[in-house]
Amino acid sequence: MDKTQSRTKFLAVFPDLVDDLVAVTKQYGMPEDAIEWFKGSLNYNTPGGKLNRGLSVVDTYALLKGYKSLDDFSEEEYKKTAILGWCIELLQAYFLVADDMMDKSITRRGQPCWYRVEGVNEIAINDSFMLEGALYVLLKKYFREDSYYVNLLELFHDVTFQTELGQLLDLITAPEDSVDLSKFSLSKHSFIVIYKTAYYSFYLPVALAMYMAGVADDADLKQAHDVLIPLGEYFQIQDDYLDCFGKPEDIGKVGTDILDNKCSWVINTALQICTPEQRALLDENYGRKDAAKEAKCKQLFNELKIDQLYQEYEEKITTELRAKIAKVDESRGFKGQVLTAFLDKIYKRKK
Ligand code: DMA
Ligand code: MG
Ligand code: MG
Ligand code: MG
Repeated sequence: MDKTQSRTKFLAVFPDLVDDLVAVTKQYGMPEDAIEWFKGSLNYNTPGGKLNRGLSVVDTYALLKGYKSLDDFSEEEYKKTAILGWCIELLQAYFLVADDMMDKSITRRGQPCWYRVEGVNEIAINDSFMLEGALYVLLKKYFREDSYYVNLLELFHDVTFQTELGQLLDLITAPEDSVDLSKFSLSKHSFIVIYKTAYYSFYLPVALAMYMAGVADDADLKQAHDVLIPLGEYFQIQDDYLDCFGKPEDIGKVGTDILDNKCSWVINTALQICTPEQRALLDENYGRKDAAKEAKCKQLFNELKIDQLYQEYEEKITTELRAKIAKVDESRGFKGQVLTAFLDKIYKRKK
């Protein structure tokens, strides 16, 4: 399927969904200025990213159905898969608006974080709640008659809770006022990233498409889960790596993990191999709100060749995941290709 075409077609669905959401607020008699605010938040926070998660629902559904191109979809079928995709993008918008406040980030998707937009500030907290609420309005409007409606609701609720557990651990492992690197470990990191990222970014889009395609036997959901969770862990390790080593113009955001005292893959890897002197340097400079100290950490990460260790990790995990995918049982209609498509999308990503 042509990538630009997929994206354009997917983006074209979004304005209709904004209209649906606005119609609901009008029904409640919301004043015009509040409706404009909500529209502003929807448009600022939802469509500007890579749309990987949303597009994956459409791609996965097509693979499960054996469709070769977008023309194989009926109009209604396409719209419904795209709506599920937009529901993940709304969930992601909700998490990101809140995450940027909690992480004190500056930019997101190449523009100021929403809470930093003139006049928004703490109202962003309520805006994030409304982005989440919006997805259930859409699910109800478009899926309430479907036999799998409750499965969709449960899935969104479970995955949301899992993500929040991950965010909680991410935040309490990174206190602002007390740096204690002995609290970090790669196993803690693994828990954090599986919960805060892998479930909603990887398992969710595939499971949604599986329910809609009617290929959602428990054994198949488990097969998807068992590859997509480690794959999502790999994706967040890339995010951690890019936070430190990526270019802001590529990743659309300025990394804050060192300043924020985050339990990231980069610091955990450094802690495993550093000398006592290097450890002392990290104890003194990591997690301090100071650009010069941040630069010292980065310099040490370069000396420790974290970059090379990252590339070795990437090759190793990719080989393991390919081997796992090769063993997928396709007898009930699930397809290993669904999983390969994800791996291909993220392998060696720079943004
Ligand atoms: C993000 O983790 C996780 C969620 C649920 C938004 P992060 O803070 O590393 O993300 P980013 O680097 O995009 O701020
Ligand atoms: Mg963040
Ligand atoms: Mg965060
Ligand atoms: Mg990050």
